[in-house]
This record gives sequence, C-alpha cells and structure tokens, in this order.
Amino acid sequence: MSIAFTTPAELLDVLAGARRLCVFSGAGVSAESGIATFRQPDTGLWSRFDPLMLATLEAFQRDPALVWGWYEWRRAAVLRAQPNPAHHAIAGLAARLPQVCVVTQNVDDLHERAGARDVVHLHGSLEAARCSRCAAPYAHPAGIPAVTQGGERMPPPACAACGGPVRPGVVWFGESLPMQAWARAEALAREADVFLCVGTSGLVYPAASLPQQAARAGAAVIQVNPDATPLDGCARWNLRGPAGAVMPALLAALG
Ligand code: BV8
Ligand code: ZN
Repeated sequence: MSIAFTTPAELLDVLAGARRLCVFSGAGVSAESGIATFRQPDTGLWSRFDPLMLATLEAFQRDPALVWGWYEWRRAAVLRAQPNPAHHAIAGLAARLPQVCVVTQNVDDLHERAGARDVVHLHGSLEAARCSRCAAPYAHPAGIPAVTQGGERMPPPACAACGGPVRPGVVWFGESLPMQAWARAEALAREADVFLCVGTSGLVYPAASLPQQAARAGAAVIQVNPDATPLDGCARWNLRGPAGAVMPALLAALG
C-alpha cells in the first residue's frame, strides 16, 4: 500500500504501541542535510566517479590519494552539515517509545548529533580512520579538512606506528561488515515488533536483508522513501515522501 503523506490510523496505532522499534536508515535520511546519496551523487567532480568504484580496497590500493581525497571531501561535508528534521524526529521517537534503536548504513554521525543514543553503524564511520597495515586508529586533526567542492587528490597520512597508509574507517564493497555490529543488527531486526526503514534504496547486501528478516520474524515493516524500492514488497506501509517531512509528521501524530 503506498500512501502519499497520509498516515493511516492503523499505522499510528502500530507505531504508538511499538515495544521494540528498530529504525533502519540509509543515505536518504541525510539527503536533506545536504549530504549526497550514492544514487543521486553530487554535481561536483565526484559525479564523474561511480561510488561503487571508489568505495573499494582495490581503488584505494590503486590510487590512495584519489580515494583519501574523496573521503576527506565527504568528511568535510558532514562536518559542515547539520542533522535535519528526520534525524531529530528519529531521535525524538526514543522519548516516546520504550525501546528504540537505530541501525544505519550511513558513515556520518548525524543520528548521534541529533541525540540518538543507540546507533549501530553497519558500514563504519568517516571519523574512525585506521592504518591499512597495522590497524592502529588514526585521529583526524581538529577542524574541517581543506578540500574544495571540486575535490582534489590528497595523499593519505602515514601511520605513526608503522608508516603504513591510513585508510577511511568504513566498510568497502567486498569487505565484511564488523561482526559485532552485524550480529547485533540481525538480533534487533528479529526482535523488533516495528521495523522502520528510512531513506534506503535497499540494494546493498547484506544490510538490505534486514527488513526481510524483520518481516519474517513478524515485525510490522514501514518504509519512508519518496521512491519505490525493492523493500516495497515487505513493507506493510510505504510512506512516499521525504524523511524530513514524513518523520516529524509521524512523531507529531504520536502526540
Ligand atoms: C559483503 C561504506 C561479503 C562506504 C558502503 C549478497 C550478499 C552479500 C554481499 C553481496 C550480495 N550481493 C552483492 C554483494 C556485494 C556488495 C553489494 O551489496 N553490492 C551491491 C552494490 C549490489 N556487498 C558488499 O560488498 C558488502 N560486503 O557482503 O561482504 C563478504 C563476506 C565474507 C568475506 C568477504 C566479504 C559490503 C557493503 C558495504 C559497502 N559500503 N558504505 C562508503 O560509504 O563509502 S555501502 C553504501 O552504499 C552506503 O553505506 C549504503 O549502504 C549504500 C547506499 O545505499 P543507501 O544508503 O540506500 O543509499 P542510496 O544512495 O543507494 O539510496 C538513497 C535512497 O534514499 C534512495 O532510495 C532515495 O530514493 C532515498 N531518498 C533520497 N532522498 C530522500 C530519500 N529518502 C527519504 N528522504 C529523502 N529526502
Ligand atoms: Zn600502522
């Protein structure tokens, strides 16, 4: 069922009665903060590159300065951005319902900056850089990296412990998800009585299997996305609209 902006009473009853709500978010929840999603890439230099081609270990090994520059440009954009009403509404749900967790595919910290307490990062974080050789954590210097909209190649820093090239602390395509985060996300999906998908294309696995796992375990799945996605079929309700409008409306309707 696809509802454009109207929120059926039954959906509100189910959401208001949620005992264990799991919010599953993708790049679309940060779109209204000005953060380019994967499939509507920014018009900058990077629109000439397919993120699926840059977000890989092979790309980093082949051209570390190109990949490090891309991530520093993205990290600068996140540092300049603010959480949008969708992030705030998702954080606000935790004050209205007994148990709310967020499982995100995003590598930004906008859920946390909006006040969300329990956030599981399936694909790592832009702030968690580490040495690609000895895995020593790397602390980014304070402030916003000096990369321009056009982006530029930036050689990655050298690890203080072994001199190896520092890499972004994200999960690249072809890399396994952090075991603990993935195990917790699967458990949360199976235990949820309401599973709310916000702003994801549902194309990247194994993360995209979570809504199915939740539905199979009996959860009521709700999807918020302006477009249709492969998740439509497992959602009991598809709310067709931008998260920045739909999420505050849902929160307000809970009273
Ligand atoms: C792995 C970090 C295996 C980096 C990311 C089946 C099973 C297992 C794996 C695979 C499989 N099939 C294929 C694979 C391989 C691959 C994969 O899924 N490929 C895809 C392209 C087919 N998966 C992997 O490689 C994963 N690893 O499986 O390892 C393994 C096992 C053992 C040993 C070794 C290996 C790792 C995947 C993680 C990749 N890293 N991110 C970085 O950020 O640079 S994924 C990255 O892309 C994001 O994190 C995110 O997850 C994904 C993009 O998806 P979305 O978040 O949904 O964003 P997208 O732009 O696609 O869509 C935005 C949506 O928002 C749209 O629907 C749009 O309509 C909507 N929207 C827009 N505006 C708004 C909005 N919605 C609401 N409001 C708005 N305003
Ligand atoms: Zn090192």
